[in-house]
Amino acid sequence: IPQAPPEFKSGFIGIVGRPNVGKSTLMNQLVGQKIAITSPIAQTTRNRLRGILTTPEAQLIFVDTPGIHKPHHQLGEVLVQNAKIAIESVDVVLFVVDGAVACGAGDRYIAELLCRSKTPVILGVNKIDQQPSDSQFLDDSYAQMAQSHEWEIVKFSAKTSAGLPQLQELLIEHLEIGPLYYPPDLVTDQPERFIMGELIREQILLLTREEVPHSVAIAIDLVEETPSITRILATINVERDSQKGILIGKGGAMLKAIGSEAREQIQKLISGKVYLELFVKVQPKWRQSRISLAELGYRV
Ligand code: GDP
Ligand code: K
Ligand code: MG
Repeated sequence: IPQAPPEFKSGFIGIVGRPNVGKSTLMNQLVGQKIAITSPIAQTTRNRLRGILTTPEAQLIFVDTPGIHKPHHQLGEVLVQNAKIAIESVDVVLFVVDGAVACGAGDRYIAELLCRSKTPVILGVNKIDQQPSDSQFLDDSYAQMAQSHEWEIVKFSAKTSAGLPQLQELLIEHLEIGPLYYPPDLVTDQPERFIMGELIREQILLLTREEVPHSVAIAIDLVEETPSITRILATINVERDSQKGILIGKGGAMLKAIGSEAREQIQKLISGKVYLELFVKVQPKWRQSRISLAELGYRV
């Protein structure tokens, strides 16, 4: 890693917020590459994932977290725990809210957690592209929350990029002089294999909707690069036979669709041709078992 120039700033920015407010979309936009998967389904993001943005004056390391919500099972608890750790271990928290709807109980639950920590908070009002023409009451609900905690507030759209340069400026202002933690051209701390697994999981989320998504874990079994093509073998682990059935689909149609969409996404990621083969395996109750969670790569 090269030496940072004098006056160079760097630091860690935790992105927190309710599920589906656009945390992962925002991180992808800021770093300029799709490293975090996104979908309209809550709990799309499971792991803490770092996104890295290096400018001539600063290195911003974003920590994307699973949305904070009340836990219902062990995986849920691990996710909320990770978000809490993320809050304590960063220099600044970017608390993202959905500007297209008014501030609600879910946002206030997170605000409670945040004001118990000493980490400075910036309130980021996202989805301004989706605000109705008369959005004053929405803006007021968030302005009030920011004011009561003395948080700075900034509005943007992760989708259209409106307001993102201003957000970036504000974040850099909050960072201190510091080193380059990562090489300037790196956009994520995760290995390519992990992102590949996530891109497969994203298609499962998008194509099977509610029936399967939350009990699936992807293992990349093989990545073999040849000069002409990259061959990837991956296993989709599910809990029940019925889920395996849904994933495979009639005559294998669902698995084929997942594979072909995921292949496209992985090709974009690695800028090269991909051959992707998917297998489905039933591994009962992996959600309940901490050992299995760890084996599958989730932090527990
Ligand atoms: P997360 O759960 O907070 O990480 O949210 P995601 O990044 O997965 O986004 C949830 C949904 O909101 C996805 O369908 C995104 O396309 C959508 N979304 C995110 N940011 C914006 C935005 O600025 N404007 C609009 N209209 N939609 C957005
Ligand atoms: K989501
Ligand atoms: Mg997310």
